[in-house]
Amino acid sequence: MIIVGEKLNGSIKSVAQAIQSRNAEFVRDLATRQLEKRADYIDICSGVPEQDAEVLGWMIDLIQTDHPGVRFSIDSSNPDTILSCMQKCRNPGMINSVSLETGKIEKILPVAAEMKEWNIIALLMDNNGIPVTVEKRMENFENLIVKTKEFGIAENRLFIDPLVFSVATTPESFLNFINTSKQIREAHPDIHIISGLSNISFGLPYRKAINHAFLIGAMLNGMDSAIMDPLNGDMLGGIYATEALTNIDEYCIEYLDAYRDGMFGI
Ligand code: THG
Repeated sequence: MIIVGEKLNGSIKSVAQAIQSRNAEFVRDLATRQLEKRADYIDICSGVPEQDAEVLGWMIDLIQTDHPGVRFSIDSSNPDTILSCMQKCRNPGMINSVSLETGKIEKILPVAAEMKEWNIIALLMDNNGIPVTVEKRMENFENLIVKTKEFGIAENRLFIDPLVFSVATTPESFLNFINTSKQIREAHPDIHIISGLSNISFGLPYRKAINHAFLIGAMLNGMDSAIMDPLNGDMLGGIYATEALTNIDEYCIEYLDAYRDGMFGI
């Protein structure tokens, strides 16, 4: 699994406060702790649209001074912010995200075509929002693929995020997610499938049970990347356990190594 650490997100109250007061120590610590848990990418999202580029730029400078090899997932709904942040990063990372919404692809794909080491998260939504059905998601996928092909973007750089509604309000949410994932992976084995892990449980009690079931069910159906909290030992344990059970991690070598290194918090 490719793990994108979600913690540096302005929608989390403590992070929003740290951003407001430009608390560098807080930001550096959260980045370091996620990297210690082997996050492959550090997602950064300001939650403050007016200061998006400035806040993300501040985080990038701070974190890459401590960790010269860090890779960021630039999480912004503003394509200009994504482009300016890409220029600041020492290492290629993840564009989070493009979609069929007006203004995204047109701005981002020409740059992504040149910066060939950057990966791209593509959401299966358009100006009408997130589709409910598998069919509409696949239609969005096909439209996206036409565009990425036009720009010569290799399929292994694409991380498709089918997007999920809460199962509390959309009972077929998970089933639609995995059916979309399966169809994409069958036709395009090099394309990655990614998801945030917590939308699925919105509005329900004991969210971690739903999130955990989602993680494992999705992994068994082609999801190979997640935007998640790597400091959550149960979740990280679930990933290593599932990779051992599916023989991706032969003889549980990675699982044992992660356990020995205290990755599961015990
Ligand atoms: N897809 C893409 N990008 C995304 C999302 C997605 N970016 C934002 C979001 N969804 C993923 N990021 C977060 C960040 C924080 C939380 C949820 C999603 C969150 N964290 C709690 C905390 O840290 O306090 C609890 C974490 C836990 O214990 O598991 O709520 O879907 N492309």
